[in-house]
Parts: sequence; C-alpha cells; structure tokens
Amino acid sequence: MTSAVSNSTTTMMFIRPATQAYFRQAANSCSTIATATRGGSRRAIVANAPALPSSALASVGTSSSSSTQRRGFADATTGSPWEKFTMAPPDPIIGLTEAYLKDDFPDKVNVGVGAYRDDSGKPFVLPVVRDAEREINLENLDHEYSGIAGCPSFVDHALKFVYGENSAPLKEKRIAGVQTLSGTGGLRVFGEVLNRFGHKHIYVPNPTWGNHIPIFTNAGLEVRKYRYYDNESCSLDFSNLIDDIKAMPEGSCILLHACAHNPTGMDPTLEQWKEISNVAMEKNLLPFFDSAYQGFASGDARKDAAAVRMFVEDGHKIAVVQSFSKNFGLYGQRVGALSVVADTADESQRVVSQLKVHIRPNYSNPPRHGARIVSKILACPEKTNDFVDQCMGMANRIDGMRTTLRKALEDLGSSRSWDHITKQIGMFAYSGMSKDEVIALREKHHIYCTLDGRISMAGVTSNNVEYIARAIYDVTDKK
Ligand code: KET
Repeated sequence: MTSAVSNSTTTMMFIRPATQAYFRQAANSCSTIATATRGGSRRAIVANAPALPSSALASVGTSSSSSTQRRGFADATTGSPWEKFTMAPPDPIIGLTEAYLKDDFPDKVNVGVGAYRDDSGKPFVLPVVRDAEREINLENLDHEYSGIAGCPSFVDHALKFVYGENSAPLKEKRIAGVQTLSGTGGLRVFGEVLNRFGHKHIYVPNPTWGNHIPIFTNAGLEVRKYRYYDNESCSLDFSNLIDDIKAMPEGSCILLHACAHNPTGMDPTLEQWKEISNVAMEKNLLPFFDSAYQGFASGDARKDAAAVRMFVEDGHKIAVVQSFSKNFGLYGQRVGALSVVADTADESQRVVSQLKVHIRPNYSNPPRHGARIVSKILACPEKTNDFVDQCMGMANRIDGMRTTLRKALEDLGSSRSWDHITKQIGMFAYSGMSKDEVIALREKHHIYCTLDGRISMAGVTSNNVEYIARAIYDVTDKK
C-alpha cells in the first residue's frame, strides 16, 4: 500500500493549472482569514474567498486521495475541510416553510409553497389515493429496484393522461418517455440531455417558477428569458411574447408552462396558443412543456392538456415533463414523467435510451410507491372518475377562495384593484405586492408568501382568508 503522503503527492501532480491557481489564492485568503478571525471579522473575509472554478471542482472530485481534498479545502488554522463553506441563503420557496414552522405565532399562515390544503388548512390526501394505497398494500409487493426508466405501466398511463388516449403519435409509438423524480427531476434530466446534444441555451418565460433557472443552469444551459407578463395591466404580455419568440435563434428550446402558469396564473387563450404554435413552427423551435398543474387550471385534466395536444396535432416534435405532485397530491412521493414526440418509433426509443444514460449516474432509478398509486388509479375507469371529481374539488375550493379574498379586500375599501386575483387560474395569485410589502406581511402578520408577491391560494381557507385580507390591506393601503 502506498503511503498517504506519496499518494497525495502523486495526485497533486495531476491537478489542473486552474485548480492550482485556486489553491494558491485560497491559501492566501486562508492566512487573511486566520488573522481576521482573531480580529473578529471572519465572516466577511470568508465570503470573499475565491470561487472554485468548475474545472477545479472536477479535479478535486476525482482526485484519488482524501488528503488531497483536505489540503484543497482546509483552513490553515482549523484544518477543517468545511472552513470555506459559507452559509447559503434559504430556498426562496421551500425556505418559507422552514421559517413558517419555526414561527410560534398562533395565527401564522403559509401561502408560500404550492401545496394544496383542505379548508381546515390540513394537507389533503385524495380519497382515491387512499383507496389505491389500500389495494396496493394487500398485494404484498416487493421493494426491488425499478428499471432506469421506471415503471413501464406508469409511463403508459402518464402519457395517455397528457397526450390523450387517442393520440395518433402515441398509438404509433412515436411518443416515448421515462418515469422521473417528479417534475424537478425530469426538468433536470432533459436540461442535461439538451446540453449534451448541442443546445447552449433555453428560453423560459419572465417570470417563471424560480427553480427553473438553477435547474437549467446546473444542467449546463444558459437561461434566457422571453417576455410573458405585463405587471401594469396584470395580464399576459402577448404581443411582446410573440415578438420575443420571433427573435429566438432557429432551433432554440423554449420552455412553456402547459397550464396554470406559475407564478402569474395567466395562460394564453387557445387562439393565442395557436399563434405561439405557428411562430414556434416557423422558427423550428423545440417546445418543452412543463406540465405541473394538469387539472388545477380548469379542474378538468383533459382540458388542461389542450396546449400540449394542440402542439402535437400541429406537428411539433415536443418534449413534456409531468408532475403528479399537485393534481394527485403526491408531493413527497416524487412521481413524474418525461416524454418526447419523435418522427418515428425508433427515434423515440433512441431518445429514451439517452435519457436513461443521464438518469443512471444521477439517481439510478426512480422510487416505486407513488408511481404504483398513479397507475392503479389511471388503470381503472372508476378510480379515474373519482380522481377527476376530487381534483375538480381542489380546483373549485381554490376558485372560491379567490372570490372571497378579492371581495374581502374590496370590502375593506382597498384603493388597489384586485380583479386579477379572480382572473388568474391555478394554484397561485400573483398579487402585485412589492418585496417590501411581502416582508411587512411576514414580519407584522406572520404570513409567508414568496418575495415576488405570489400567494399560494391553496393555503387560503375559510378560517384565514379574512385575516389574510386585513393583513394585505394593512401592508398595501395603510403603510
Ligand atoms: N414545474 C413548475 C412550474 C412548478 O411550479 C413546480 C413546483 C415544479 C415543476 C416541480 O414540481 P415537483 O414537485 O418536482 O413535481 N412548484 C412548487 C413547489 C416547489 O417549488 O418545489 C411551487 O412553486 O411552490
């Protein structure tokens, strides 16, 4: 066995010049840190530590000796490999739940994350999901690995759910897909595959779900934005949206929210979707639909798939990522699917093979339980009907809360217009509140929503709606 010393020395010889430069720079700041620590201002100095170049990260990650790694990160004084790890900011959405849970104010409200609550503010498990689980439990199934592409029957059902039972390309096997770690996992895998096959950038709407940006950046893509929403009129900025699509380089990938746009709650009309489809076709774009709320826009999952189905009928070769977190209430089960429409069955299988190449070293294969639940429901017409009713029930409750919240704000005599709350659809109200107002809402009233003023209507209930309205009125009108 070679000694750790000689091992680490050998490994150091293979470290790339960028890494060596980082180590030198880091070593310099280490001595500064050591001095500054004694002077009590460690934090600021640590924050100035040089960013590790990605080429350096690659070298560190693959070096054969742990002593090399220690040497790379270690502080001269403490010897800790974690010395240079500064505290990262909390996640803008999930971090709100963490803060909410720590808050001991009795009337606190979490309208941050898009997770459905029943009218008593409790997480809601769809009764049809409970039924399916009972049946699954009786089957005494094993816990073997899934295949890399997940459960084939789940994927079949998921594809029928979004493309439609009668979709011609589905019947011709020109559509194929894989099970993913919910919507997020599917977005990341597709981002990586795009990057691998030559895409340098992706277009996302402005604004979009905040996590789209780090997902695609981490997948190696430059994230570009197209105009989507007009803050003045609180509505879709359609003419600028079309102009921006026309200006995209040929062949670009464009991310579209299939329905219930997050965070704005404003979707194109069917006529506007048609125009988007036409312009996308002229520019030979690759439309990539993020379908995270199918069923939550209109309450009817079939209607909510209209844009996806229109694009397929128009002859686009699209990709779709689906999440079953919201519509089936399976948030923590991480159930999703990623699929593509190709020219031939052979082509669709080739794409799937590449998706698998990215999944395997990433998380190997997806979890089974949630996929079994969705399959069980969608395989049975009765259960599917129950699902449709229960999903409709969730969408209707949210709709009712929109009307109540808007009316409560109007009754309080708010000087602002709150029309948009009832014009918008899906889980969120994009309130138009400023960052300062959102912070005041949190600090004075213990109401947690995202800094862009997005309120998850799924967390608004008959019990807290009045409190929320008064608080919003307080921070917007009375400030
Ligand atoms: N796409 C969109 C548009 C989206 O809003 C979410 C989740 C996802 C994908 C990912 O869902 P998954 O659970 O990975 O299937 N949005 C909510 C939750 C979150 O931020 O993770 C939200 O915006 O609150």
